[in-house]
This record gives sequence, structure tokens and C-alpha cells, in this order.
Amino acid sequence: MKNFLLIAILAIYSSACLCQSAPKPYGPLPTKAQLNWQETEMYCIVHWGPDTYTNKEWGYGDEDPKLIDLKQFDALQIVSAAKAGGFKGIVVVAKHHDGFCLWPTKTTEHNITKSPYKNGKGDIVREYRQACDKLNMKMGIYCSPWDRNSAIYGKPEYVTNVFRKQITELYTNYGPLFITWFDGANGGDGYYGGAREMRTIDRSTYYDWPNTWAIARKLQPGAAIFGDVGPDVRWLGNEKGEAGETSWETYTPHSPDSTKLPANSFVKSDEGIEGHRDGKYWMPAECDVALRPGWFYHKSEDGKSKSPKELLNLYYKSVGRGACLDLGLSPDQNGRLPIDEVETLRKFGAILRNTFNTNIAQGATLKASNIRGGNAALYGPKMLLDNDRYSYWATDNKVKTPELIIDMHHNKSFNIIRLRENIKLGQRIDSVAIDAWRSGKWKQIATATSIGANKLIRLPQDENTSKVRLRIIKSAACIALSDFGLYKETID
Ligand code: FUL
Repeated sequence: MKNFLLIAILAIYSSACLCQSAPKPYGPLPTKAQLNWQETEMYCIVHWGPDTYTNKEWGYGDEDPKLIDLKQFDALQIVSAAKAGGFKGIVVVAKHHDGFCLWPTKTTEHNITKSPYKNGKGDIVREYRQACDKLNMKMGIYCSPWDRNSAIYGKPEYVTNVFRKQITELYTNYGPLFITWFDGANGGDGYYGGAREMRTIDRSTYYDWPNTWAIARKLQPGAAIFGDVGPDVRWLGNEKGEAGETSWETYTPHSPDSTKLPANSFVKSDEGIEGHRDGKYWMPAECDVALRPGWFYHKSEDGKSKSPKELLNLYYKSVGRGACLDLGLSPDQNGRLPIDEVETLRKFGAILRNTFNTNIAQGATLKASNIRGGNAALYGPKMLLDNDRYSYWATDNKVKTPELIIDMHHNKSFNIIRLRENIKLGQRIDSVAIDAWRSGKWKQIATATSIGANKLIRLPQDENTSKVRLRIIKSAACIALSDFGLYKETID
């Protein structure tokens, strides 16, 4: 009898524990480097080099380093403008397709020491590092695989003796990076040490990506690797800065040889925009877009840069769709950002701060239709309001379509809704609907798909209500929602 009682007590106890244990992760999961990248949300990629002086976007590689006569370069001016815009990092284009290296590399003569800058003692990459450290900004590096200057581009030795040595220098000597950026472009023609000819390569095999990425993994384990198809962050397939309204964090790359790791340059742009539900890899999208029409500065494009409102639209279509926004900045021939662009960034940052500083749902009473194991302290909906991406409201394993009522007690006005999942447990939620309490009835005001790391819903007009209801319409597993926010977009 005694034994029977003991077994019964143990059985009740362990089933309660089971219900209160964390939900099982669903599908592919982000790595630490991917989580850090995701939290960065917005960063700027800075293009400056010989093209800035030749009015080109893709230099041939025959540009004379003497062109670069920088008198007022100030990395702090550029990095602080980005910071004022709310960006959290900078990707330095250390070498573009013209092969000119902005740091004193041992791999080629075609580098900053051959320019008049600081009498041949300059190191632009180091100056960015110092500015980033000073302003507490993250740093990433872009080193173009395509090199239109190198005489041996196209031969295997270029990859082993030049390109890989360059990234080794960059990943060893310039501190911790949050992203290593690999571009997929190859237009064929170039200077190539004077040969001036077409050199096409097989983009999926020439750089031997698994072994090239291994250098980044070893030297910069905290960095997410960006490439056309990852392996950590995927390209969308366009440079407009817009992810799909439905945008999954997971993706299955199309590789010529599906038995191998994802090969670069096999993104299908329409699929890059939306990703794949239940894709094989955790591979969220980066939305890259230039502030000006081109990536490099061209005088003829002065006054044509995007406005704060245009940046805001892009923000909702990138960060608001679970991707990151990578905005191109183009310092001019003095090495400075044009003053009107500094002002644009400041205004954009102010709109974001004013909008997202106050979660209007704070202080509301939250009533969930289900709480995992009934354990409100661990998995209750109050976790949605603590501004922590990884604490979460969870439901019992079988409950995939719960509801939540957010009672604010008084009428409040808002026009943005924010939802986030705890992505450490994967992307679980397919779709949701949101209702507002209007004249004694629930009225649906919004729907959204693919919640993931961040989902911002912009309502067509202000909503004035005291109660909001969130309905999870479809989820692949019990939910692990980390954030619910209501905001009022404030543009002066
Ligand atoms: C592209 C490059 O070809 C552009 O010049 C620019 O660097 C952009 C960020 O990536 O693919």
C-alpha cells in the first residue's frame, strides 16, 4: 500500500514536471553568432575606395592609388552618424571588386600604403575599428572574392595565396566581428594585372566555400557568415531592402550538388525573399540597400538619397519582417558622409526612438487561454512585456492555437503591433490574427504570418481601444512567444 502511494505521488509529480519543462525546440535553430546578428537588427555597409574618385560602381582594378588623397577622413563622423540613426554596427568594405585593399596587406601592392594617405602609413580598417570601439558599435568586414586587379584571379592560387590570406589578415588583426560578408558578384572582365580580359569562374566551386568559411569559423567564431545562400545569413536576391511579407527564417539552398553543403550563388531570388517554411537550415535574410542610388559616392547623385520616411518604410519591410537591414553609406571624396545624409540618419533614428520607447501595452492585464503546466511564473504572458527576447509565454504541448486578451483598462491609441518568438526554440508560429474591442464586440484589425524573431504590423490607421485580443491561428508546435508590443508611430 505504502509503495502504491509512493508510486502514485511520483507519477503525479513527474507529470507536473513534464508539463513545466521547457517546450521542445522546433526545426533548425539559430547559433550564438546568428542570435547576435539577429539582435543587431540594423547596420550600415560602407563603400569607399578608388570608385569614389572614378565615378564607377565596379572599378576595373587598374586605378592608380595616388587618386586617393584623403584629407578629412574621419571614421568617427561616419560611425557616429550611423549610431544616431539607430544602427548598431558597421560593415567595412575592406576590398571591393577592384582589388584595392584599405589596409596594409602583405598580399598585394594594390593597397592603401601606396596612396598619399598618411604618407603611406594609413590603415582605414583600423580607423573604423577604433571608431566602433569608441562608440560601442559592432564591426563586420566585406572582402570581395572577385578581384579585378589580381593577375592570378581565376587560378586556384588566387584563392589559396591571395584571397584566403587577405581574410586571414582581416579576421586576425581587427578584433571581433559580428559578420563576415562574402559577395557573390563576378562580371567577368577586368584588368587582371594588365591582361585586360574576361575571366569567368564557377562561383559555386572556385572559392571552395566550405574551406573558405572554415577560416571565418576558426578566426571569428562569433561572426555570422553572409553569402548569397548563407551559410548563416542569406541574401534576399534583391538590393531593394525588402523582405517578403511572409519571410521564414529557414531556407533550403538550391545547390548543384544537393549532397554538399549549400554552395554560394544558388539563391533563387523569389525564394530568398520569402525563405522556406521548414527549410533545412536556420538562414534568415539580410536586406541590403544603399542610402544613395549607388553603393559608392557619385556627385551626380547628390540630393538623391532616401528620406527618413523612406528609411522607415524599409525598416518595417526588413527588421519588421524578421530580417536585418543593411544600409549602404557612401563617404565622399573627402572621406566624409554628406551633411544632409547625416541629418537624414539622425531624423530616422529619432522616429524609431520616439515610436518604440514606450510599449503602450505596459501595465495591461493579460489573460491567456492556456499557460504551460499552469505555471504563470515561468511561462505566463507577463513575459511578453519584459522586453526580453528569450523569456516567453508558452502553452501546453497540445495547445497550438491559444488566445490572449490584453486589457489596458482605458482607451489607448496605437498604430504598430509587435510580436516576437523566442527563436532559441525555433520558428513555431505560422499565423496570427489581432482583434480590437469596438462597441462591445471584437473586430479583427490585423493578421500576420511567419512571426519569428520580429514581426511589426503597421495598421492603416490609429486604433483607439481599451482591449486587444491576439489569436494564434496556426502553429507547428506549442507556442513560445516572447514579446507583444503596441506602439504609436511618431513622425514630427
Ligand atoms: C553587390 C556588389 O556587386 C556591389 O558593388 C555592392 O558591394 C553590394 C553591397 O554587393 O553584390
